[in-house]
Amino acid sequence: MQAQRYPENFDGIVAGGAMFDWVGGQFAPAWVAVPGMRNPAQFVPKSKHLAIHKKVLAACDAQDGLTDSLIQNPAACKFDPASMACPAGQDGADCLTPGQVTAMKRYYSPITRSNGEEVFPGFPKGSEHSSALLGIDKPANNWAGFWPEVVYEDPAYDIVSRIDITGLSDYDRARAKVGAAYDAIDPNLEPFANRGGKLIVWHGWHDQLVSALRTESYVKAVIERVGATRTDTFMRTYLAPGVNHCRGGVGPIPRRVQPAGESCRLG
Ligand SMILES: [Ca+2]
Repeated sequence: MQAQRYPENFDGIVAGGAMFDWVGGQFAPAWVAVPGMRNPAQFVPKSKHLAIHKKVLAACDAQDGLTDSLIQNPAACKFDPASMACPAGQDGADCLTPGQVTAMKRYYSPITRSNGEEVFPGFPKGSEHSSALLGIDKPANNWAGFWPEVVYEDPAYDIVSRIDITGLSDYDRARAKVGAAYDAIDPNLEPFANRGGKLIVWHGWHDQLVSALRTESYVKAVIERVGATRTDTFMRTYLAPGVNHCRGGVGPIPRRVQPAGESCRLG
């Protein structure tokens, strides 16, 4: 947000695990988690997350040339949750029921309008084991407060029963109401670049809260807006395999841009 709206404030910015798309980042958790709260058949218990993760690794870990439990490019991972479907009419610790297959496909899939326009890219393959959105029985973290308190200004608003997760009416409502204040999704970083500003963006692929795919899609939008050559003069992006939100996880944190012991620096 600093680089977009106040380009004169800083000469250099490190943006780690940034929740720059606030409305999208508050809607996507509901999109993923609420179906399982409404319909137990689509609830994916935490006891199965490791089994799913192992199947994802089995399908995609080696694609980057190194079998190290890390996936360098989740977008290239074609793991299909249906591949671990339980035998018909059965359930098991290492397989998914039909409802759970649906839920996992939803987790990985982009959120789109009826005309196909993507509004949120979903969550990356490999992040399922660390996810704070799968296997929860009630809203939690920021989105639990965002919808009743910010969007509806009604503490009694019940997300689970009321939020629109078959369409985008609530997403659009939130964008219209608070997007201008909360969201930092403008890809035009020319003013920041023209002033000589430098921007380092990094995000852990195993971020349990904020989808690193959204960071990737924003960076693509910047390149499209500013141009690849120009972008290369002031901006670097690092997507860290196996790293959780800002810290932790099974992969190495990019310490040269994120000093040890510090949480994310939001830009
Ligand atoms: Ca690997």
